[in-house]
Amino acid sequence: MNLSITIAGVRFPSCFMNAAGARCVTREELEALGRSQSGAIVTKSMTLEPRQGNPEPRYYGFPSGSINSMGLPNLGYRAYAQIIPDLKRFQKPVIASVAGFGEEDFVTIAATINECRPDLIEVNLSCPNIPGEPQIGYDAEASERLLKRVRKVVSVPMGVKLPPYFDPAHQEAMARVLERVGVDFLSLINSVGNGLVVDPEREAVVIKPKGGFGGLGGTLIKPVALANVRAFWKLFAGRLPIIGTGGVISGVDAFEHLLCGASAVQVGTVLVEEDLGVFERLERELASVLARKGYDSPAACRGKLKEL
Ligand code: RRO
Repeated sequence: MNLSITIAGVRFPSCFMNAAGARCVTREELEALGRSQSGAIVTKSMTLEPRQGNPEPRYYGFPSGSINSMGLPNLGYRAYAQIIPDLKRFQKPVIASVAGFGEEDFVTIAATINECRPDLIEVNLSCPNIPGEPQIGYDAEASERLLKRVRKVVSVPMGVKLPPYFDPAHQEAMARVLERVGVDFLSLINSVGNGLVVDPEREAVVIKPKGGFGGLGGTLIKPVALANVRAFWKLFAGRLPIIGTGGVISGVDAFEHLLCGASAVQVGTVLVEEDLGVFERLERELASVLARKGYDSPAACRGKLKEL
C-alpha cells in the first residue's frame, strides 16, 4: 500500500518519521535516517551554540515508555546549516527543528536555516529539560510574540511543536495564537514534561539531571497525545495538518493517531529502543491495518474517529 502523504504541499514518501531528538543529532545519524525507510529526516532541535547537553544518565527506557532529560545536546545551527543541503540527496523531506534561549535565538537560527531550504521548519516551543527555562508553549503571550517574529523570517512551511495541554482552555488559547500567527502545520506532542520515574530497588531516580525529573515518552503518553491531536484537529476544523507524536510503537497506534486527525506520525522512544528497522515494521503493520479496514491510504481515515 502507498503510505505517502502531503503536508503543506510537501510530499512525504511515508507517513512515518523520526521525532526531533531521536537518533538525529549528528551528521551520521541524519544520513542514516536518510538511508532508512523513514518518510523524512527531522533534525535535533538546534541552538545558537553547540551543546553537550545535561549530565548522564539522561535517558532511561522502561516497559511502558521512557524518561529523558537530554538538555538539548546538538551541533549548533551553523553545523546544521552545512548538513541540511547535503541531506537533499536522500530525496525525502528534511524538517529542521529550531529551538533557542529567548526570542532572539529563534529568529537568528530560523532566518539562517530558512536560507538552506529545508522542506519544513518545526519551531520547538516545548523543551521541558533546561533548568530554569520554562516551556514557552505554556505561555500563550510569549509564544505569540516569538512566533510572529519567526514567521517573518521563514518562507518554507513553518510548524510548531507544542507541549501537551491538559485543559481545553489552554488548547483554545494556543489555537487562537496560531491562527493570528499563521502556521502551516502542528507537531503534537512533545514529551510530557517533568515526570518522575523511581527505581524502587535502588530507591533512586533513574536519570541524573534536575533531581530525576524529565520528559515522558512512549506508550504511557499515548492517550495524552491522541487527546491533543484530536482537540487541535477540531479547533482547526481539520484544516491544519497535524503530525502526531506520542506513544506510537505499532501500526495500530499510528492508525489511532490518524483517526484522531494526524496526517503523519513521528516516533521517538520506539526508534531509540528498536533502531532504524522500526520504520519498515511500522509501515508493514499500518498497511495491514488500513487494508483490513478498507482504507486505501493514510489520508482516507484521517480524522474519521467516531464519537458515541
Ligand atoms: O533535549 C531535550 O532534553 C529534549 C528536548 Br529539546 C525536547 O524538545 N523534548 C524532550 O523530551 N527532550
